[in-house]
Amino acid sequence: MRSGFVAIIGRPNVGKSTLLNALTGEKVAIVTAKPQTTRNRILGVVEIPARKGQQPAAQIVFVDTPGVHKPGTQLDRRMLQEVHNALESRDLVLVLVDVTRKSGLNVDRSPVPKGEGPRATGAGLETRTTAGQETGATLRRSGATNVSNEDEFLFSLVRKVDCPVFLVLTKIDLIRKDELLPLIDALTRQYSFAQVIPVSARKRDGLDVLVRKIVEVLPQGQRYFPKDQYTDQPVRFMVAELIRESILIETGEEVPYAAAVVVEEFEEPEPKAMNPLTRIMAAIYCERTGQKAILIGKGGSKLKETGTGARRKIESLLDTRVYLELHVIVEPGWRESRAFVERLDWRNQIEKLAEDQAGEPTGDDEPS
Ligand SMILES: Nc1nc2c(ncn2[C@@H]2O[C@H](COP(=O)(O)OP(=O)(O)O)[C@@H](O)[C@H]2O)c(=O)[nH]1
Ligand SMILES: [Mg+2]
Repeated sequence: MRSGFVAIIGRPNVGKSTLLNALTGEKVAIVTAKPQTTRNRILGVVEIPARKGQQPAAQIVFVDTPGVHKPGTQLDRRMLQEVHNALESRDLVLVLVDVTRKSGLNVDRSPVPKGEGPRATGAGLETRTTAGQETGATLRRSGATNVSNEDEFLFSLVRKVDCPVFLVLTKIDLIRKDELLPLIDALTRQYSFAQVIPVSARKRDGLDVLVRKIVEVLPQGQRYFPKDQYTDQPVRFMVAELIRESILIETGEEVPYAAAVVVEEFEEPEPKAMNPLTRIMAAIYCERTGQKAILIGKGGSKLKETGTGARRKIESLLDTRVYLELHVIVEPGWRESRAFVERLDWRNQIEKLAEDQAGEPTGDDEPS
C-alpha cells in the first residue's frame, strides 16, 4: 500500500480546515469565518481502498496547520512553529489559495522567468490585477503592501521543501470557471507546482481528483495509524476546540483571538449506563476583564448561549448526553506568555502527563 504525510498550508481563512473535514468526512478541525481559527497542527487520517488496476490502497495523513501570517505575539510564533513542524515531516505539501483571493495571493500578472520565484518589487509582491476596480479597492482597504509581504512569506516556506508541492485552489463554487484560468496562469508563474487542482470543499467538487493525484505521489509504506482512527487528537482537546468554536461564533472584535479553552474535568459516563452522561468542566481564558464581561454577557446570557452551542456539538462527537460547565478566567496577556502558550498545546500536556506518571508505576496508562 501507499502511505504518507500531506501538509496543508496557506494564508489564514483559505479553507484548510474545511478541506481537511471534507476529506476525512469527520469534524476533525473547527471552522469559522474568522481568521486564525486553527492554532495547532491537526492530523486527519484518510483510508483509500484499492481500486483494481486503477489505484493502490493508501493511508493519507493530512496535517492541517494554522494560517501563515507574520507573527506578532508569542501565540503567533507558536502557530508558525506548528507550520514549520508540519513541513518538516511530510511527503507532499498542498498550498491552498482562495480563488476569491480575499485571503489568498495577490499576483503580479506580468511574466516571471520560471524558477525565479515571486517577483519582488519594493516592499514585496506588487499588485497589478486585471480583476477591476473592486479588487483594487479591497486591497487598498486591507493594505496591499502588507498582504504582499505575507504572500512572499508563504512562498518562502514552500521554496524550502524538497518534496512535491501541489497548488490547490479553494472555494471554486464562488467564482465562474472562466475566472479561474488567468489565476492559475499567474500562480504557476510564481512557482513550479507538480499539480494544480481546483476544488470546492463545500460542494465536494474536485476532491476525488485531488485524492487520486495525492495517492500517485505517495511512497510505498505501512499505515501510520490504525484503520479506524481518523485523528490523533485526544477527545478532551477536541472538546476544548468545539467550545472555542462556539466562542468564535458567539463573540466579535478581539475576544476570539484572546480566548483559550482548557478542559479541567472530564468525567466519562458510568459503564453500561442506560442514558449515558458525560460531565465536563472547562475554563475559558481571556486577557482582560472587559473581554470577560463580553464572554459572560448580560446576566450570563452569552456564556449560556456559548455553552448550549458547544454542548450540542460535543454530544454529537461523544454520542452521549453532556453536562457542560463553563467559567471564565482572566489571564492578563497570556498570548505573550510562552509558558502559558506551551501549556495550551495538548502534545505538551501529554508529554507532561507521561513525565509525571514516570515516577508512579500504578498510574493510569490512558492519558486523559
Ligand atoms: N463557499 C465556500 N466557502 C468555503 C469553502 N471552504 C471553506 N469555506 C469558508 O471559508 C471560511 C474559512 O474556512 P476555514 O476552513 O476555517 O479556513 P482556514 O483558516 O484556512 O482553516 C469558513 O467560513 C468556511 O466556511 C468552500 O469550498 N466554499
Ligand atoms: Mg483552520
